Amino acid sequence: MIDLRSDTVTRPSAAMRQAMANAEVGDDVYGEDPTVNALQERVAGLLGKEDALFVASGTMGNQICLRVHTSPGDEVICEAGSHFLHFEGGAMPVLSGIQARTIVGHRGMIEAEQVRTALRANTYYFPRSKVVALENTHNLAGGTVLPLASIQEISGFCQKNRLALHLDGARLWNASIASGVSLETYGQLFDSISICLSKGLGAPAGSVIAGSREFIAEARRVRKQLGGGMRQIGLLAAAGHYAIDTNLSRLAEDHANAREFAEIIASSPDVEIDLENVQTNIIIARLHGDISASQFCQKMQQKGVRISMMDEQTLRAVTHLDVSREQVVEAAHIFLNQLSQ
Ligand code: TLP
Repeated sequence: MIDLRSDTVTRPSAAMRQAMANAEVGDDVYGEDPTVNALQERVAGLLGKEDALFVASGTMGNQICLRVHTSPGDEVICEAGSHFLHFEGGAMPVLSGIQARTIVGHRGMIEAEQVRTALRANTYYFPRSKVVALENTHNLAGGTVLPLASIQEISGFCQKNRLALHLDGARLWNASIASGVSLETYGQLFDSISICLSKGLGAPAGSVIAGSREFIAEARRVRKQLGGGMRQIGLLAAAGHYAIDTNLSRLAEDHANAREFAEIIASSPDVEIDLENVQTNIIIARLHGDISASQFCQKMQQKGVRISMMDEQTLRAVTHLDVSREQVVEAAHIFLNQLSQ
């Protein structure tokens, strides 16, 4: 089976498992796991932040950050396709008592001027605008990399208007490799960042949130409230270290493979795909004609390829370290064959 449903489906390699087995561990609720502490310091350093915190998942990372930035009744300004609005089980209003003011972006990006328009006046009956959230790369837009100049403008706007700026950087590694912009350059523009170890980097679990020392102290408290205080998780942090050492630099391969897949399937008139959106490891394609995305996924699976559906017309394929270039090309040809049948 060639599994292109997500880059989350990767399995830890023998060498990663060995690194996990050899990890030095301690009780992380006491702050005594040396491998976790080293990973937190490492990721904080990479993102140019004072401090960082290991969390169970990207969802937990986003939700903790949003909660720390807000109080119930506040509003988050974000792009309409943001992951935390659509794929996190409706957690935001449940956990933080806040609501979203959405803006339809271009390739996943919103502009400072749009944020200005969405900003609430300071009147008692309005919700309070508290935080702006961006997603880089932007999943639903097709793994697009947000333009640095636009992020800088929004960051400046947020500072002037006392708004916190959060980044869902689940795939910021991919954005950095694709754009050549360092993680630190991105990191310094945000008050909080959540970055995942379990997507393209291939670790079995874990994300890291980064911010100021004060922010992370509060985030640690919220993590505990959510039941996310774990004990000897140096085992997982060791996989994170290994993933950064070994799998970060190879992400460009995934990007090249996604490009190849997209170019092959774009030759069909039955599929709509914007090749300019294929900037990293995600391919989003829309089907024309009678077949639904779920039926198409089933047909593909019968031929040995798994892809996912985002809605009844929209398909997603994601490249990752457990699929070779040959497998990706083979999958693209199977996709073309199934379209024409
Ligand atoms: N995304 C998953 C699915 O939930 C769609 C995937 O397969 O892409 N932010 C972004 C941008 C994400 O893509 C994801 C996972 C998350 C946050 C949440 O991460 P986890 O799954 O670790 O909670």
